[in-house]
Amino acid sequence: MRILILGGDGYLGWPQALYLSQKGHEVAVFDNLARRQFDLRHGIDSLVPIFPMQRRIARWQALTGKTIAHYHGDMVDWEALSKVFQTFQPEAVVHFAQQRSAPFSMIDREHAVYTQQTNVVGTLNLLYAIKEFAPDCHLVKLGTMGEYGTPNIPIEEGYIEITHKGRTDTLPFPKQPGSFYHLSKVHDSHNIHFCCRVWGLRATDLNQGVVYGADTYETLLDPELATRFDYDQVYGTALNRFCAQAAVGHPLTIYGKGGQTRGCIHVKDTVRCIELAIENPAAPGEFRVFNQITEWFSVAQLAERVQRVGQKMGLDVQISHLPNPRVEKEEHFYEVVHTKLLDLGLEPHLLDDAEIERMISLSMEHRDRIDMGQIKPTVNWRATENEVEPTQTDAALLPAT
Ligand code: NAD
Ligand code: USQ
Repeated sequence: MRILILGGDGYLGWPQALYLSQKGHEVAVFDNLARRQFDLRHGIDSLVPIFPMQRRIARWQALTGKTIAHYHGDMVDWEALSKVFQTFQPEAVVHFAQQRSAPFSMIDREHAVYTQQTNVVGTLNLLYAIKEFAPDCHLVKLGTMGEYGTPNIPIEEGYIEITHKGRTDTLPFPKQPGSFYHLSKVHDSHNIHFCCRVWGLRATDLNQGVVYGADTYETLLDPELATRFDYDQVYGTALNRFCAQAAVGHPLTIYGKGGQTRGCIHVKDTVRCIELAIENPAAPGEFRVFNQITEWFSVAQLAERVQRVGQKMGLDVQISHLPNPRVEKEEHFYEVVHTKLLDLGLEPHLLDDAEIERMISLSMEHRDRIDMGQIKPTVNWRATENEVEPTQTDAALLPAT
């Protein structure tokens, strides 16, 4: 199939491009390099060195003989997006190209506006591009488990059957997102659902949990194929951060009590889930939702596992409980239905000690690249203005558009 990967330079988009290319699909990537620009402007970098897109693609071609087409462009630029649709004529499109950090979206008004503009307007442009240039194309959209929040009932896969005043209907599951970023995903879900109903588009919304892991089978083929690994307070996610912290002797940064529980998934399973969604497309007019997680942990459980593995490796790993910079429940019920991808054939890579050891070892290998000043959380959900270290003007933190 001809598959277009939007956000193909990112943590997940790049391994996805390699995985689908390896499987024999014709792959194109589209990215505006906003994520790399954020790093440059902010003076941070991926823990694992990553290579420019052109070099990554050339290396892949030299190793496998397979080509990946590369388009530079912004989702909010209608001309750029429509051009890639007209040129490449995708049969499936995977949409990763968003501002995906919750802390970034909570820095201040400017960052909230940037996040919702790039995410919501980008997806709206995409829906129009599919309608106008490739109406049969299957949209595989990365949503997030955080759309649901942490309700006191089990989380269903997108929809819930409700009986109210004697009448019954199946309705979208209630949403209680916890940041302007997570809210942008809820707005996207509504827009996509609407376009499936009204225009007959076909879409799968993958409500994915927190991703961990540094590599896939394809990225491991060569250091030049590595994907990014973020440990900083804005883009680093919990488990990846804890492993990097263990490697440099920084106490593990649990926010608050640590009972916050989240669905998790290894990056190797992310790439397979998306393949499964593509191979088994939604029908015209259908808006499907899959909960893309393989298991769940509290933040404290993750920290304890990293501490235990780190100690086995001879490291002195301490755990700290910081005042929670976020507004979220720190102790709550959590249960998620996630059978649809398993039914399609997903065989999960569950979190084991070997994986944690791999991430700690990798962090130790690159420990000279870790900036200790980027670890402590400074973005507070309650503040209207947040300062993010190192101090820069707000404008300098925003990717160029
Ligand atoms: P990432 O920031 O590493 O990658 C996103 C890519 O999209 C970057 O290369 C960036 O340059 C590009 N991009 C951003 N805005 C763009 C725009 N307007 N136009 C074109 N390109 C743009 O993020 P990731 O971790 O790879 O996440 C990818 C997707 O998966 C996101 O939508 C995210 O919400 C979702 N997701 C991620 C996780 C996770 O833990 N990483 C978990 C659940 C869902
Ligand atoms: N947390 C800590 N210490 C840390 C970092 C995080 O205790 O050092 C806690 C947070 O308070 C939160 C939980 O860990 O309760 C998860 O935080 P995170 O930063 O790992 O993940 P989150 O902000 O939810 O966002 C990430 C991705 C996002 C994706 C989301 C999936 O950045 O793109 O949508 O995971 S989910 O969480 O299921 O919504």
